[in-house]
Amino acid sequence: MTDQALSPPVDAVEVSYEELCGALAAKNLSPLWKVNRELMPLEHRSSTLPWLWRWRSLLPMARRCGELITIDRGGDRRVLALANPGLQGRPYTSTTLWGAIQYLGPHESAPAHRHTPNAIRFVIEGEGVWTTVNGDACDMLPGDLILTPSWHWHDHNNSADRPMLWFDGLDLPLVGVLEAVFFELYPDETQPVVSRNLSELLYGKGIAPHEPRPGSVRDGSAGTARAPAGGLASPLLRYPYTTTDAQLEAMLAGTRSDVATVHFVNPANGRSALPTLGLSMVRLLAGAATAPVRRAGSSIVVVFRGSGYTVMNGTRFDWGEKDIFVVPSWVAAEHHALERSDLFVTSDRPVLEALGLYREEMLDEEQSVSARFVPL
Ligand code: GTQ
Ligand code: FE2
Repeated sequence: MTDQALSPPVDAVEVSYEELCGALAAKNLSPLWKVNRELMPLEHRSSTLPWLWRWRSLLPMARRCGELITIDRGGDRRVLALANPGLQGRPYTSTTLWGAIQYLGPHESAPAHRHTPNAIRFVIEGEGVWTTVNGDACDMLPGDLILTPSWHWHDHNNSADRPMLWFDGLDLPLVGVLEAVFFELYPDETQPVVSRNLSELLYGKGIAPHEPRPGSVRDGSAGTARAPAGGLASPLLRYPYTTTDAQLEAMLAGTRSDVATVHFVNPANGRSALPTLGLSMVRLLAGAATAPVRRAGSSIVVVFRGSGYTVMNGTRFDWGEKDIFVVPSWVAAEHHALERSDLFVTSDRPVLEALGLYREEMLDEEQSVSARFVPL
């Protein structure tokens, strides 16, 4: 085919290879052959580093923030992001997950807003606090998991004389890379409380209200007091530790195993409580350990109770109560409990599973690989 056959006609480019590379760059074209092995390396790589944040160094700084920083409009939240040192100063715990500590002082309210990223709160210490989610006030006690699903109004309120600290987990980096972050401020400081722990009353018992038209109860405005049962996110917004604890105890007693894991699921469909976040609690008895495994996708682990250590790619990370660590994608990890321990895990696994990207490998003692790919 001659140039004349092209429409519109173009000039032939007759330059050296070096000149061609310059001309390509000038026209915002990038040759794959120069970056191929970087983009698709033969060995898996993750920029997220295995890392651990110690509660004893975190807490005093969070307290000082409580003294120096207000949370009126503008600031909105008093939050310290767990910024992974492998991510060039970005405030993310892994490339997909936001993990942070939020501090709410006595008689403070964090103003109402909503955003497309999904969020969870896992309570570390304090009491007398609730998060209102689309009008339903969800009580927050240590070990409780509270959901604030995508585009649900939420504000946090501390009616007690003590400060409250919790862990925030969000899919913010993931939603960010998809350029799907949207955010709105609620017109008032806080939203009206329409109900208290209603989602738990309706959906927390394994039997749920009949839904003639799933999802029809909510139009996204505040004051509806209901999350949609037919939506992607769980209509149950509060998973109390009392239930988690009892379930783990029953599992350990019933199976005579020394490790038990519960997943926080949407009671309407059995899938993960949030479409983008995997949420679970692992209980290990003293001396128990999990088998080494590496998984595609990252996770953040909050040590709710206990002490022990986790070996990640051969490096030992010792942990105690309330420490938080991150397991990057495809990093071999095994947990060892020195005393009875509860590990709360937030991951991006539902995203990988939904897209057919999830894989895991169980590793034996010598870390030799026995591949186990998990089909959907
Ligand atoms: O509490 O609503 O850690 O909007 C990051 C963004 C917490 C919150 C975070 C948020 C919140
Ligand atoms: Fe928020």
